[in-house]
Amino acid sequence: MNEAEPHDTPGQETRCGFAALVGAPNAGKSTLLNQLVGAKVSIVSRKAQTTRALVRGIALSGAAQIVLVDTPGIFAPKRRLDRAMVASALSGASDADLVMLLVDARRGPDEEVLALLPQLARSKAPKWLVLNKIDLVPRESLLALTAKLNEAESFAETFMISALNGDGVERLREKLGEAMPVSPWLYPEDQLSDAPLRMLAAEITREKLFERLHDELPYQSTVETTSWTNQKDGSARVEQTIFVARDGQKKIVIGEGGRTIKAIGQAARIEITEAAEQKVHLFLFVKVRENWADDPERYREMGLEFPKGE
Ligand SMILES: Nc1nc2c(ncn2[C@@H]2O[C@H](COP(=O)(O)OP(=O)(O)OP(=O)(O)O)[C@@H](O)[C@H]2O)c(=O)[nH]1
Ligand SMILES: [Mg+2]
Repeated sequence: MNEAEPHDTPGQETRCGFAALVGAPNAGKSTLLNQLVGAKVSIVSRKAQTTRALVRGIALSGAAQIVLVDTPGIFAPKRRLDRAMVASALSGASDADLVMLLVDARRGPDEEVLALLPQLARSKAPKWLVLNKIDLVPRESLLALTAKLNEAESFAETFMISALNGDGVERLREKLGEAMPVSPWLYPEDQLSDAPLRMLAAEITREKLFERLHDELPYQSTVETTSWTNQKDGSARVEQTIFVARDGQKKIVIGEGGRTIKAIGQAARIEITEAAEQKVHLFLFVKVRENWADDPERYREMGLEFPKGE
């Protein structure tokens, strides 16, 4: 089932490789990944630092399979969770055949972006510059931005796109396909992500949590799928725990008369059902775990290395 037979026709070599997406928090990396894959495999939010671990999405371009590695936004890390996320992002970039630096064109080359360039230089892979959110800025400003960023690092290619409305994304896809090394495909043709369903399901719930409680809570909260049982009637019984840091946050997540958690559960169930392609019964629990961000077990669940030290 791993054989990509339809594409093994003579004269058309298959290609396959890894392309990493790096950039400051909120640049639109996950939005672009989803756009290229054609399905939501990485969660997106207005809140910076949404993506926590490496998420791989699989895109196709003709006879090429492009394994896109979405990374957490890179920033100056202070807390332990932050350091784990940045380390994860950099490791994603160092293993890739190609690294795309995504820059929010409206924000431009601010400190955060410039601080990222020396880190990027450590990866030997070719680097592409992708200016995103061009739907929000006048065309003229893009050239100056390109020049400025190319002064700091020489990019092999520059693209101007809107990950949100898809502008410029098809051309990027084609170029990505051409840049991948000749290789058999690593995944079956219909696979969209390498994340296990229970992890994707936890991410979906985290996204709904972020959407509903934007300012009130989230950064210090995490979601785990604690059980996934396939039932005789073809449906799944899914249990998830939302970990928060304080009792006050638990009250916020539950909401008056349980209204908030009910809404989160409903929205999450719809998307998990879609992703799982089966009927899903979702049960959410909220637990206070003060120091979850210092607990190695939580990091393993998120697919992150637990950083040593403070
Ligand atoms: N207008 C506009 N908004 C965009 C575009 N791309 C992404 N966004 C928005 O920018 C916000 C952040 O998008 P994400 O894809 O979560 O950004 P990210 O780089 O993955 O962020 P982190 O995971 O936090 O590092 C969301 O509200 C997106 O809808 C774009 O091309 N145009
Ligand atoms: Mg992201």
